[in-house]
Amino acid sequence: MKHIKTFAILLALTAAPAAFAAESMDGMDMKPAGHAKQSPKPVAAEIRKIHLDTGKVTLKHGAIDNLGMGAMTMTFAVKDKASLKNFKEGQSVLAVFDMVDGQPTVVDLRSK
Ligand SMILES: [Cu+2]
Repeated sequence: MKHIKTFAILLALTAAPAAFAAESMDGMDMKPAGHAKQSPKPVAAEIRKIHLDTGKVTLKHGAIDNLGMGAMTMTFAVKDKASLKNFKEGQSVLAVFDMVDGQPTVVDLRSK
């Protein structure tokens, strides 16, 4: 009888942390979902290199909130590849970024 009682107490003690864990998991789920819903907005960038052959552009860009990316220089795929010929290297632009086919992509590019 004494053993059963001890076992019941142990169960109660171990069940409580599990409930807490489940609760904090829910809380964690909320945040990334809200983050992903952040809509893309224009980010100031400077064109470092235009790759007409591959339809890509190397940009020195500011923080891209909707991609969770800080400021850096990197190369992006461009949704409207043909539009690249309207720009030149060294130009200041406003770029809208989004994930396309799992890749960070410039979905809109305009002169600043
Ligand atoms: Cu980047």
